[in-house]
Amino acid sequence: MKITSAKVIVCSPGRNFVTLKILTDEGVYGLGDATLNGMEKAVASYLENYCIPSLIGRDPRNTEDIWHYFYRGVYWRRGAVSMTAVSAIDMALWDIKGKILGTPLYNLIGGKSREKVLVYCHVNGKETGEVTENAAKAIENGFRAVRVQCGVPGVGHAYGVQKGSRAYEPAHRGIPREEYFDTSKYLNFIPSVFEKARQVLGSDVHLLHDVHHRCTPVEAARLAQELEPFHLFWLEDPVAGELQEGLRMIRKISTTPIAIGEVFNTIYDYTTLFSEQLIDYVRMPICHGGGITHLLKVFAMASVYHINSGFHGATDLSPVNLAASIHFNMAINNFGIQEYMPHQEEVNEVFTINYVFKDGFLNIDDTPGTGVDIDEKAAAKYPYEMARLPVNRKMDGTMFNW
Ligand code: KDG
Ligand code: MG
Repeated sequence: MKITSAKVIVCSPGRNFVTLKILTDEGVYGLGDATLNGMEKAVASYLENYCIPSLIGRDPRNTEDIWHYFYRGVYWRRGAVSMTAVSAIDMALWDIKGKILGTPLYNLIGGKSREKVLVYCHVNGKETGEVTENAAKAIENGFRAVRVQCGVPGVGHAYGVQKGSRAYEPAHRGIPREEYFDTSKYLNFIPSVFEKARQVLGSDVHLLHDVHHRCTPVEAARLAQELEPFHLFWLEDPVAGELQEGLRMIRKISTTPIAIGEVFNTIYDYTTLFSEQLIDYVRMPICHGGGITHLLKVFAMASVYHINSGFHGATDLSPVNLAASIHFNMAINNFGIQEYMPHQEEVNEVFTINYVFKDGFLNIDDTPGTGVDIDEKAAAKYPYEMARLPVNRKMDGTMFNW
């Protein structure tokens, strides 16, 4: 069996997506998600100009060797752009493997450890009352876990909080917007939001919060400690993760569980975090963290340290990635939770999906491979338009140093 060609499909049904399609001499093809929010064309170019020419003629069943070829065989290893490309190649090859063996992806990586996957949704609002009302509605709609974000008095725009009634989307068309944030106002305010949320929502629902790396270690430690009475499921990205040792201070001071890694892309971003048990959940998604082949190794190592999965699943990761994440979560023992933000309606015109949300869980069917397909004609109706994530400054204009 041989790879005969591959193409990169860039489209924008409401937001930009990059999809890699690998075709074989047996007529079977596989899909991988190569979307990197705000850097779509960089990944598309790396795939088209450097990776695809070396893929042609290889046996797509050799997932381990091909992964090492594109990771260790390349002099300039790691980095978000190249790892997104490696991930997309790997996902597409596992999709092909499932299709030729006639079995869903989860069967290739351990079978079912569970029947369905617990998810959390996003809830936010401009002020505490709106947030708790929205959270109550999400719980009524079946969610058992909600991520709570709230506007902060005195801060014009808190990242992670949607504006107006449009669906939440952090990237904006054109060059990056510059936004302003005040960590001290944020730290003074956020514990009161969770106090109110617990009063209104009770203790059964899982509450999560995303700091989006906007604290220094000592600020994050204070926040984790002050949130302890409200028993969060996790506090996400409390600090920027480049300095793994920065997590030590948070751990020493608080028992609030910590999730990190949506911007990480290899196991080497986690070595200190795992071996010193500084975190509880791994956020690195399949489409940025080296695909199925690499994440199987990451989660084997994580399980030694009692660390679970909590994959990134915002809407800037395509349905191909979400389906692969559900399969992965079904199979591994150390599953924690999956982030789930339903995609906009137009996305479903382009991608055919095989998963469904019910009563707080995502369920996936047993279509061979990953089970998601792309309609290229529909994709062509939505051409790419540049959109970038914002840049952040302190209130006095200084670039943030987190
Ligand atoms: O592209 C960036 C978004 O995916 C990110 O801001 C969303 O932090 C996020 C999350 O936890 O979903
Ligand atoms: Mg996040």
